[in-house]
Amino acid sequence: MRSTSDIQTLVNRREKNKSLEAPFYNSAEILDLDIDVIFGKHWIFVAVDPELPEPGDCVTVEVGKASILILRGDDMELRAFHNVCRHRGARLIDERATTIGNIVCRYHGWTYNEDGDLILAEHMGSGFDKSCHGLKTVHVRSVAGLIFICLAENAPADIEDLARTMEPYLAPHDIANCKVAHTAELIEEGNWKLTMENNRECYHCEGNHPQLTVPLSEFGFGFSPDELDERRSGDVKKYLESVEHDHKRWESCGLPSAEEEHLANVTGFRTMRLPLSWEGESHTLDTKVASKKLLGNFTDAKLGGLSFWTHPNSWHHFMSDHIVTFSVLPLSPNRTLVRTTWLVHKDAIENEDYTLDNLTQVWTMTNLQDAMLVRLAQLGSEQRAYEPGPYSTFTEPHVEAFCDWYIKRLQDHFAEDKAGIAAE
Ligand code: 3BY
Ligand code: FES
Ligand code: FE
Repeated sequence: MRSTSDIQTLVNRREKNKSLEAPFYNSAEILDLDIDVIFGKHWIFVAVDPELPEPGDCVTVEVGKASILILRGDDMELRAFHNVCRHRGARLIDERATTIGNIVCRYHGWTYNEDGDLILAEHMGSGFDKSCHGLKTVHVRSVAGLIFICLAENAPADIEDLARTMEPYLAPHDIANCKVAHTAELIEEGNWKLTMENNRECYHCEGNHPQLTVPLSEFGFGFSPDELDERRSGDVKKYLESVEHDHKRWESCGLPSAEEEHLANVTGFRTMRLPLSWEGESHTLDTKVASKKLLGNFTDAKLGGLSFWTHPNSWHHFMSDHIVTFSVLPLSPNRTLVRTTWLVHKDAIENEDYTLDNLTQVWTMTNLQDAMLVRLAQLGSEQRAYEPGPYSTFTEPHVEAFCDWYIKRLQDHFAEDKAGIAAE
């Protein structure tokens, strides 16, 4: 058993620019803390608007032991509630996705309206106050179609900064007029932080993802100065010129492209649009668009890839023809769910405008390769010989940014706890 003060010691002695100590990847107590503090108090990405296009559409999400239901109301606004009946606590919606009128508990029939108000509870007598037994609400926020929830009573206010910055980047891809073409759930055999760390670098890409058109420059070029011989410097210079040229072209058609980095925010995020490798159009094996029906008002297939990363649990790629989103949720210290969703234009017809195989191949392969790497990292972290190793400041700055953010969040939590105890 690891006590709170043991965990605090581990948090406070974390060395910058090194991987975390083993208990952060293995300990059940730290996973509980992560679920409570990181997933319980921050904005986490869980779904996309096209999963609930119509009034009454509902999806459920499991975050640690909490089950949350997200519902689209008649006014088309989203609501989110704890998926727990206020009578004797039965789970209300047991499916990942469904369509409902009112929310009716199948145990004894207590019935809630779309605002979570209890509107029917038979045999409770005239003294029973229904108004005290509404569903418990959860914060929910759609940012241009990407749905975030926050389980805390007071949700971090800087979601506004994320929304304000990201809406102009995301809006042209018009998620509202997309449909979900495919969803895949993959359980990685590693701690959720290893999944996130792996996502925040491309040091491993060249050796492991031959099919990926994500350009290396997305994570910085990764060369240390002594690796930059004449040829490489020339290549980098040429590439930077092409990025500048593409940025100008995209910005002139209303597509913000410059990098925005707000990784130190409580609701930390980063975005940028870059040309794809091999002058590609999309994340497909032949680098051409997967769907003939382009998103939004796009007429040009070559819009590069807009990537968007959020702390603590998501990343997204937006192309001219499709969108891929990833949501990471911890299941146990060494098991993590990665839910991948592929979106195409709502009018795109399967097998005419796109095939599922071609659409999903690159990220199905990449996810499996990443899952294998995460498993190896997890196995290593469980060895006595494991000790935190150095991150490359050239290729892994965003891994460090993620770990630094994570450690700060735990430090803030302990500081708040202490302040709370002192005030009592
Ligand atoms: O998912 C990503 O965006 C990054 C880029 C390549 C590998 N990695 C998983
Ligand atoms: Fe829901 Fe009884 S537990 S109505
Ligand atoms: Fe990868």
